[in-house]
Amino acid sequence: MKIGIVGLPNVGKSTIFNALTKAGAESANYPFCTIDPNVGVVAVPDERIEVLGKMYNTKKVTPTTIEFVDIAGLVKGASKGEGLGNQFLAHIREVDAVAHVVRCFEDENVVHVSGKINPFDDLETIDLELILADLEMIDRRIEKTRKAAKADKSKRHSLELLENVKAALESGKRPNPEEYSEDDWRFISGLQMICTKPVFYIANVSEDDINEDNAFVSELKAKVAPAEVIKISAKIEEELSTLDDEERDAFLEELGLETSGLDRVIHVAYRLLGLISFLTAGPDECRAWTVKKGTKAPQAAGKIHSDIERGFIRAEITTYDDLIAAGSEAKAREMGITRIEGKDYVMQDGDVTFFRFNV
Ligand SMILES: Nc1nc2c(ncn2[C@@H]2O[C@H](COP(=O)(O)OP(=O)(O)OP(=O)(O)O)[C@@H](O)[C@H]2O)c(=O)[nH]1
Ligand SMILES: [Mg+2]
Repeated sequence: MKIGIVGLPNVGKSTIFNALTKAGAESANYPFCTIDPNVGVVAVPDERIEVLGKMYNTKKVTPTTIEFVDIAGLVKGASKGEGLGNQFLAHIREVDAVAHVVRCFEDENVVHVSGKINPFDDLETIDLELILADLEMIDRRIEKTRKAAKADKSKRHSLELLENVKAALESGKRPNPEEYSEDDWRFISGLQMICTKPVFYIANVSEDDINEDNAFVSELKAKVAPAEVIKISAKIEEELSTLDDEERDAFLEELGLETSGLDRVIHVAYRLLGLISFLTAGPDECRAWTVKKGTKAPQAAGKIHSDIERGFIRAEITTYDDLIAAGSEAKAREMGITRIEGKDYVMQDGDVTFFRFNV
């Protein structure tokens, strides 16, 4: 899973990226500090694999991962080449979800590109630039498809859909999945537009505003609802990223927070993308794997190795909580709470799974 970070210059994208990924990207108090995109991989915290690791006395605990891409800030007119332009948006076309960072902290020492902090205007600016970038891409696509449609009638429907999308973008709107059939939406969402990707917002607030929403955050929430807004203090996250688990929990408690910003971001991304984790456990490795909700057992097995999908026989599954209650795999089998599931079984979050296969 990949998440792309967008926003105006100097709003704290790279600071948040660094705190989340510990990747050590350059962040500094001037707009367009980031030129080349930064990519970082984060382990998804999951205490279940730690617990399983102890139960199985395992050699290795491997979390599932999430990738973040941090690009240059966008400004008004980026699609016409202002600032660093929108050339870096190509990197955002490949992501699964977009995290839009909005500055909601006051600090007169940190320059705001338009001179004042205004989440409402900032959002409009970025949204417009994203729409214009998509429009440019759709225009090119329409040109191509129009040519192809002359010889190939089957392309006419695609052309119609593209014209439809273009009309939506031109009126400043994101294409709405509810207005299309499932097949048509599959085509549209396959166009790699940024506007059709799931989006959530990160409100970058000062340390003092992490508990109560300040006026900027309230304004942002009202504007983007029902989309989710995660309040993060880049400064707090920076500090958290240098602490070990114990210190981290103590610091969070002191701040009156239940979870770190990273945990909240991952949680929202999972929900937004409809993802779940299934688990594998054994003396060699305990590991979490990410799949889309609705994934069937053989395809989940394919995440581990294509051979296991190809030669899938059955899955032997114990629900995590049941396994913990039983105390061991042998006990779970004895109690009959380990289920045998076939190729049509839909994987559930927390399924501790053993795949039987034959190639
Ligand atoms: N006071 C305060 N300063 C912050 C906060 N977050 C980031 N900054 C500062 O803002 C400046 C810009 O941060 P960056 O993370 O480089 O911003 P960016 O969005 O990546 O900027 P570009 O790469 O130029 O688009 C740095 O000097 C940060 O230390 C915050 O929550 N509070
Ligand atoms: Mg940056």
